[in-house]
Amino acid sequence: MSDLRVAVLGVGLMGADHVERLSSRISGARVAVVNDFLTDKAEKLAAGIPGCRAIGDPLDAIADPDVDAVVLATPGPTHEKQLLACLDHGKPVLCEKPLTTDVESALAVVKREAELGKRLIQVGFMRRFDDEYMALKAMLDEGELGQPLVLHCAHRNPAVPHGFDSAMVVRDSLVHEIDVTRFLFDEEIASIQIIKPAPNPAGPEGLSDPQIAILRTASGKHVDVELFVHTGVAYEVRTEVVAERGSAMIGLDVNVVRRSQPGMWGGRITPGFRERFGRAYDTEIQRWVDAVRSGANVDGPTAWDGYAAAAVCEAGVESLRSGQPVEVSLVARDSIPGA
Ligand code: ISE
Repeated sequence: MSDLRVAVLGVGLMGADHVERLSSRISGARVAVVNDFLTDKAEKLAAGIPGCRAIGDPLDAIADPDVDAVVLATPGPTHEKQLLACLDHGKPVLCEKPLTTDVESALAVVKREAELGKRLIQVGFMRRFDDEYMALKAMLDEGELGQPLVLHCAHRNPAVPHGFDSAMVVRDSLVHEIDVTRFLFDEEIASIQIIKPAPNPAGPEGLSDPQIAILRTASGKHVDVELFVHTGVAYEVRTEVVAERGSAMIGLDVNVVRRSQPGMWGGRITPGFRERFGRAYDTEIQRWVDAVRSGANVDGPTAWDGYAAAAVCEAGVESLRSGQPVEVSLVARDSIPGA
């Protein structure tokens, strides 16, 4: 079988990363087309990849007959149009989060895909492909710990890009724990409240950082998340499940624990998201390529998962304003056959 010819749209931080992994570590696929609104950047990148072309218009890149599948790493506001174009052309697409930037358009995408009668969209919630999250999920599914009751999470970034605002802490950062909660507990989130403690004086002016998110799932399980995106320290993503018969925690950086002079002990904290989740991205993309080549098209979070996360984020941003818990409103999944 010949290699899957992939178009990568958006070659900023994440897109460039995907181009590199598809060109070096992923089998059964090659990057055939790259696109970016910075055309020079796309052209320079294409020049270094055998058989790769830069195409200036993302919709032309999707329609190109030499493209079998698409990786979308473009800015969120452009996703709706690009996803609909992938559906129109019947091209499988791995879409970096968010699916789209508002609930209405996310639902419209879910419905359009459902009308086609086959799945084409996978959403890039890469934590589901991380070894530690997969082990935690398997442990819960096997029932070793009994019924899970509570999830405590910490999501700390050393820094985030300039211009990152308080709503982005919800939409860009918390969205991962929203998906992790749905993944680990296998149920929807019913409400969300964002609490704003006194901000870190060392962070950018006007940013609510840290934030505490309190989620309640449909069956009443409690989830709390500390979000702190300007710690200045390192990349720390911890998740602890407390269950009927014990608890389990991941994200502790416990690789080598060193003891040294003068009476010190310790190890190295993971510095960034690439070091923490690089392998998860490799696994995600390899499994997606394999799924597309097999005709299944999707092996991971679906458009529904992207829509459900968008709905929780929207309620979260409302709670950020009001300080009150906000109910999450989701359409009934069985009202959209095939979703
Ligand atoms: C960023 O967009 C990511 O996706 C990272 O995984 C996350 O840790 C960070 O908070 C986000 O801003």
